[in-house]
Amino acid sequence: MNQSAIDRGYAHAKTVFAEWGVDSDAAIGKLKAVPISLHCWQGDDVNGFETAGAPGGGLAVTGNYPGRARNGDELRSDLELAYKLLPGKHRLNLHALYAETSGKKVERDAQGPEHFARWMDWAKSIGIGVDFNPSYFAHPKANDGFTLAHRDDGIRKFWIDHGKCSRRIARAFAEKLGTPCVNNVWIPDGYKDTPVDRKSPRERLEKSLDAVFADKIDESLVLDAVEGKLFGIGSESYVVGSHEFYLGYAIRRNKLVCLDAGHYHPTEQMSDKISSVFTSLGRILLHVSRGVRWDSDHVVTLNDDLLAIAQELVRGDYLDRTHIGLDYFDASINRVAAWVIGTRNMLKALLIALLEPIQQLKDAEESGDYTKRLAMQEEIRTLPVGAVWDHYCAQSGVATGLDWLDEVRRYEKSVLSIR
Ligand code: RNT
Ligand code: ZN
Repeated sequence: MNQSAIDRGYAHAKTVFAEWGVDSDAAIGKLKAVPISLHCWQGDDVNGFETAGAPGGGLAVTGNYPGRARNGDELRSDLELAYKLLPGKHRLNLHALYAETSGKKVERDAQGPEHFARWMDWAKSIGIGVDFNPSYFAHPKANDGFTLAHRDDGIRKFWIDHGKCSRRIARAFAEKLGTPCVNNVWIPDGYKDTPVDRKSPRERLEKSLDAVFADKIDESLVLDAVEGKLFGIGSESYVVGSHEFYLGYAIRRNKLVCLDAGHYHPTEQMSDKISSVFTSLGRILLHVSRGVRWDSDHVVTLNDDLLAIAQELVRGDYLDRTHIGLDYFDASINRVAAWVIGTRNMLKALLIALLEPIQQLKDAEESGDYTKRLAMQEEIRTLPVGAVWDHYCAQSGVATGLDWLDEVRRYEKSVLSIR
């Protein structure tokens, strides 16, 4: 995009926002400080480096777009391009199944920081923070759909030990990179059909989690999070780790709760849960996703659901207490473009929220003038946010408009298409 057009557009936008009492430079300044954690698993369809094939655990990736990353070097190279196309400084969200063990088989209950040394060195060299996740799927010991809530003591112990390894790895990342690592526990455990006993698996899960978290690690290093869901493929009738289960657990044990936008009933909105859980919790983790009819993990688009999430974070002044991660996987389009589209949308949604005349909106509501509230809400939809976004990208030395796609195409031609 042409720089003088960007400048003229921004000068105009700045004036329009000023008329609404909004300082657009200040909005950009705030947005700059918000890191988004890019999920490594979009780059290779949640395959990981242990075995090839479907991830299991009810996670389904559709599409066969060419160029899937097949190892750490390819995945890192793809991520570097995505980071280059995003204004601001962002993070990486890594799963335990992306360990690099030089061809040696290392069981998940024996993983250590040394198996992530290459990720650590790379993150350090490009100056990004890393978040982490134990992997409770894509494994023979998870094939019957149960892990931490398994009725077999041996299998449960295996997964508890994996959880402990994961926290040690998270700690090592934090120490190496000098920024706390969010370690998020999600397990697939549940039943396809109506269970008789809903209580015992939840009691087992609680005990397992307590065992996983038994080692005290300072919150300045590791922030433990727990992620619930309503249902999954193969766990349609009962999920042990439901939202309510984890919310209660997180409050009692002082953990973060992870809210995934795809994990609720289609008529529930994840955004509405943010202010509710913050009345009891200090910090939360978001998995920003897009469910289409079900928890389908489509690439995040700039729709009303996403805007509502961003508005809640900004209006409630929750940005400092929220860790924003993405969680989707689409193998039917260019995978680097999938990262860039979803992350740019998350950032745009935050920018739109930061540019709202919040006080005026609140005043209208407080005075009971719901007519004005609605009129304003609709009027501000078409404020020139695009011009502010272009200005922010240009100012950050990042591709504006659709220019980023040219870079992705060039990379596709020279790198992805010959994999
Ligand atoms: C699954 C959860 C979980 C995973 C990733 C791979 O329903 O959303 O967060 O998608 O950990
Ligand atoms: Zn998730």
